[in-house]
Amino acid sequence: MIIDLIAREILDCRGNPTVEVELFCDNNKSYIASVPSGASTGSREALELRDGDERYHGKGVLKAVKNVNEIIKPAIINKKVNVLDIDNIMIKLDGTENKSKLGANATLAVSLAVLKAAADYDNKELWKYLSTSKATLPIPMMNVINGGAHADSGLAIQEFMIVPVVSKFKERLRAGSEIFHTLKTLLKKDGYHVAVGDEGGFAPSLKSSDEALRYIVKAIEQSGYVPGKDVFIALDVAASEVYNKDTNTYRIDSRLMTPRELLKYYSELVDKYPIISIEDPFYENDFDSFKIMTSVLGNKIMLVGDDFFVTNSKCLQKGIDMNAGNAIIIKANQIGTVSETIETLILAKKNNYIPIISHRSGETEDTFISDFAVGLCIPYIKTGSLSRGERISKYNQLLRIEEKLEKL
Ligand code: 2PG
Ligand code: MG
Repeated sequence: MIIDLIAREILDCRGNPTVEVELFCDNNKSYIASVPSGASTGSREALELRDGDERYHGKGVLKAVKNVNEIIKPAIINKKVNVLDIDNIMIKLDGTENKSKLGANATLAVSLAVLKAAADYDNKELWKYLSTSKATLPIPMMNVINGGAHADSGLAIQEFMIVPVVSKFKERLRAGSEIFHTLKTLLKKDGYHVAVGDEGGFAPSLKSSDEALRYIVKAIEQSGYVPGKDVFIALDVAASEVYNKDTNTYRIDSRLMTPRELLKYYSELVDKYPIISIEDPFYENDFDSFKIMTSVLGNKIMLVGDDFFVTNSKCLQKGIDMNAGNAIIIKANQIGTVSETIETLILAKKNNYIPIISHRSGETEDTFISDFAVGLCIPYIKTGSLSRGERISKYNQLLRIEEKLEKL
């Protein structure tokens, strides 16, 4: 039973405020959860409630904290530790389509803390508690070159990821780390800066996406792996960020492209490089271009909706009905509760949309996405590069889980 809870304002990895909840239960234990925050957010995401006053440049979350402490707390005190029930109470209390009353940062922090408590009441670790079938380790998509809203590299594409598919998770992590360090050496040798962006990837001022891709292929090879066999490449274009509504064009590096030209550009990249996945290739409302791209490239690669679907079953259903995309990013804070996140995940699986669980660019030390990946058998995880503690903590949690699974 829940006997008390406290919400507090803590900082995320960018030094911006976010919500943490500590839940106290009648087993004399407490459970802590915190919520991440995006930079390139989809407009249909649930509301991240910020104070908008003079504190922290308007980014304070004291309103969300107050909503937990004064509205949610009285409604869930003395209730059983049951995620579905507590989520439903909060959804009703909020009463809006996008959590705009309470804030998704308030509801998710509570939802996650309740989930952790529920697992412990069942004497299980979180991943084990979530798992209904055979637990599997995900394939990581590691963001080794950062652009777009995550770095000042000047690169238009937000994320250039390596995807090691070798057999064990610990070998995937090793491949990622080796390639990351080889890439550093290659960039340094050519005089590029090797400081890292928000997700721990390098942010060199390269001239084009093509150049970034060439460096990555070289780094894979020089680390002793075979591109297109051991290690693939994934892109998150986050195209809403480079879209011009007035002219219906996209600026990728020095080129201005119509949707049709952009699709041709993607096809050329897919022919040239071992790309297995492209996320948000068009801006979030251009479902038509997303659908055309799916008919052209959908049998070759994953076409991932992030800003398109925002972990919302209604938005995903639109994609399903139109045949737009074949994969979906799962981010709990886009929808605001664990139950709704799982509902979208189930809808995706049922319709053969490949789920990819994801961090946000503004993360905390909470590693719940690692447990979600394994417990809910999500085949891919995006959790950044091979640097920065808030990214590495997710990988380290996956190492621990893999070790335990091997002993079973
Ligand atoms: C994305 C995410 C995570 P952000 O676009 O997929 O990589 O970025 O959290 O800034 O939305
Ligand atoms: Mg994205």
